[in-house]
Amino acid sequence: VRVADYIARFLERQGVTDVFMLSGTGSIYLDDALLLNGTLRYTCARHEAAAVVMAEASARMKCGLGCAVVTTGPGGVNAIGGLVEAWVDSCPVLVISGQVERRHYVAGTRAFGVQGFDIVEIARGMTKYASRVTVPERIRYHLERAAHLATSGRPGPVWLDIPTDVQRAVIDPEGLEGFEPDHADARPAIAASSLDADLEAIVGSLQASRRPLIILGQGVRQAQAVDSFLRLLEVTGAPFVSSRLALDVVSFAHPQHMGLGGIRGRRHVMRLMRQCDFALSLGASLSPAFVGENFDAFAPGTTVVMVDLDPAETSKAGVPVARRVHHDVKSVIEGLLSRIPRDGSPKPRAWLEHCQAEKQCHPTVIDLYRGDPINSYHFIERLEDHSGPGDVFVSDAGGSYYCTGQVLRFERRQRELTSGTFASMGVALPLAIGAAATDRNARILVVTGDGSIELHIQELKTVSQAQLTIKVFVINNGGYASIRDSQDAACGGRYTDHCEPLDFRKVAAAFGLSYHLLQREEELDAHLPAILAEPGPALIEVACDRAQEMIRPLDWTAIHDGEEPQ
Ligand SMILES: Cc1ncc(C[n+]2csc(CCOP(=O)(O)OP(=O)(O)O)c2C)c(N)n1
Ligand SMILES: [Mg+2]
Repeated sequence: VRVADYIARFLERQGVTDVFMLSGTGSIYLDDALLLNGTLRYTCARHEAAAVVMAEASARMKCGLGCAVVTTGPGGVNAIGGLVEAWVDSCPVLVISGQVERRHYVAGTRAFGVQGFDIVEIARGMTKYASRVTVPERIRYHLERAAHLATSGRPGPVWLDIPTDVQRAVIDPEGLEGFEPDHADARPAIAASSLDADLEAIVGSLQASRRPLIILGQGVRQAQAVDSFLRLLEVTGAPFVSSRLALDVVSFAHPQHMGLGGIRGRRHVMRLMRQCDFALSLGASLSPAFVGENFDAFAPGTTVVMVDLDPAETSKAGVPVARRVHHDVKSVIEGLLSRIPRDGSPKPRAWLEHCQAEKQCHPTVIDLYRGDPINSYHFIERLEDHSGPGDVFVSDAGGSYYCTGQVLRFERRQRELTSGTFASMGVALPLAIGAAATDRNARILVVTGDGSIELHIQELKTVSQAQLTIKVFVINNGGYASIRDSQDAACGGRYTDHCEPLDFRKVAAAFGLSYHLLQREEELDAHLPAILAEPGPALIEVACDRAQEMIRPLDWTAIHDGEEPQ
């Protein structure tokens, strides 16, 4: 078989259902193999960065490997913008780039052959494995190694660069050398005794703590430890806050769930984080976006234990981590479950009640936010109330990122896809397309901004062409409201950007989408049910307050400091 066809069959066997691509002569046989394969579906993106983000969404939807195929030179370089998202958000994506024929490769030249560029050198710094396949018979080894590394340990992207003469080379699939995942990439074995010592220490701290707080990170989902996590909540009786990428793991209705933590979390969470005396972070990276730029999320005396497979994450400057536990989150949680008696262990009831009262008393959407002009917090609350079980929310940068994190409750098995670490403008459309292509039954609810949507607006055509069930809600607040907010604070209100929002009615028409405008509060409940029930895609402009307040839990905490917990 051709190497290109071998690759397509390998992807199929890996459980990949959808590949995202933008064609080129440099990837010509790879593209052809996707067409001929018949089982794999492929979606043609209109920008390579978008193709990789689509693959990321596909991976997240399936909890498996995602795949994007791009061409040489500019194709690979464009893809880097999507690759970095998968890297920082720890998502298993295989990017396969086409490359010029082997004979044109010259190490050290800026460009070689027709559009040849040494993309492997660039990709290496943001992948778990990046390699050029120069020997056709080594394809199985490279694919198996790449797929293994992407999906094992802390997941992340991998990259294979395949010259066109290798793509079209014919190989005998029998007898190809495979990859044995033990030697080259194995992490140094950690002695079981150190896990025991960590578990003893955590149990000791939990039992000594009067005000414990658990931090739920996406590592828990990635380790397939959600059920164990729920049992841990039961036996400890401790409240928890969620990181952004884990926000949809447990419903906000759970009595121990205090909502999104961190400096852009729910109103009351920073206060609870400061009041706790013991914090157990499970698979969350505790970045400054969570613990504060001055690491002031926790009070000075708080004991913080951080469980993360990646030692680099636990040694960030300034985060006052008392104990770093570099073990798989699932073995840690199960180890704790085996040591904490199910009944009879003391539970921090008064503290939990205090947290529940805070949650109850400080909803995100307050009366002030209802009325005209539409407040984006209020809009998102209404949207979620009208959404259905299993809907997938996708948010973009700026106001849409902050508001969705502070409002959404995920009470009916809904999911969220977002650029968790970077909050990158423009990723919402490709994330939505990747999700919709992978799960054709899912309804995708995008919340983007009039600024963010412009960065991948070309993908609206991918949405309409494939008639994907994606409702694109654009919060129009007259440009970059969050940057205006920062410029008010830092630059005396001098604004650099004078973006004129697009005419979204015309945008919808140009891209072949149906269009709706919501501009008065009463229209939300009146029109959302019909808009959501309409089959196929739509672009919905939501005219919002240009100057509304954005909730900053740090400021809020400062105002309410001094109120003592029980
Ligand atoms: C790729 C990228 N470039 C720049 C930024 C910085 N940035 C954050 S929010 C924002 C404005 C977003 O505008 P919009 O989508 O309209 O949201 P709003 O702030 O108005 O709610 C900018 C420029 C970013 N997050 N990502
Ligand atoms: Mg805006």
